[in-house]
Amino acid sequence: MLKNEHELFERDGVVIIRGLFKDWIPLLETGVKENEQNPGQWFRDYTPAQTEGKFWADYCNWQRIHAFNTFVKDSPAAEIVKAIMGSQSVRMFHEHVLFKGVGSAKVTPWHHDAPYYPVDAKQTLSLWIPLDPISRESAIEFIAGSHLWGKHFKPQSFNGEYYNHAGSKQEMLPDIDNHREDYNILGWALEPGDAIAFNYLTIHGAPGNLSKEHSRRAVSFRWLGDDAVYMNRGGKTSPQYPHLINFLTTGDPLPEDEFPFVA
Ligand SMILES: O=C(O)CCC(=O)C(=O)O
Repeated sequence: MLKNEHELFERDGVVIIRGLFKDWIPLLETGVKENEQNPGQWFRDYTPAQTEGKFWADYCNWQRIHAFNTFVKDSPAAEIVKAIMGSQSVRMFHEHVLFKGVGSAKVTPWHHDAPYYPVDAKQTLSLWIPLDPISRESAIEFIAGSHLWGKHFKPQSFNGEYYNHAGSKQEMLPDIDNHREDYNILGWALEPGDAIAFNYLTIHGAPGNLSKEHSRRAVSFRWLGDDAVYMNRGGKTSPQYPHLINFLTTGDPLPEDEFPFVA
């Protein structure tokens, strides 16, 4: 199952999956609505000065938001992730809701996710699931093969603030936007039910939401495979999981109550 997707995922660090989550969209919509009405402690508004065209995000709520919890445990996602990642097991890391309102001009800057996280693993996969139709012009984009560059780029919040990680060898990202022709940039027009699977090391970014009709709601479910361990990055991470540092050191297995195996 999904052999072709597994091969593309290995090669490009990203693969599009068409239509497999159609039946799960209404449930995820209720999850995003509940999240908006009842934000968690890590909720971020990236456009505080605006009432229209907002960009907000939240994460690490899947254990309390019933719709997200049900998706993680009962949808085919974990088995699909296992097949694409090629792992023996799949565990949940966290979910991340990313909401761009109608006409939101706010860009998601180029970045890759691994250096933000207090985990170290080779088997990693985010499943980015759109809940609205998205044109190619508004689509999230990926640099094919960037997961194999052997680099960790300095994490930066979506508002531009850099994270300092003591003792790390993180580099600055190259200027991708002014040299797009130098990269193999992949992106797809999307329908609700599609999903994009990508490695935590794959560089990605997204334009604003150019649609005048739809918001651009997405939920990115982030998974780990067999080899995940805790990693102290020497500074703030995102998500922070500030309590983990109290009882874990780099290389320790992750606690199963917080990051359960689901397949
Ligand atoms: O949805 C976006 O604009 C960015 C998503 C992203 O960076 C992620 O899911 O890792």
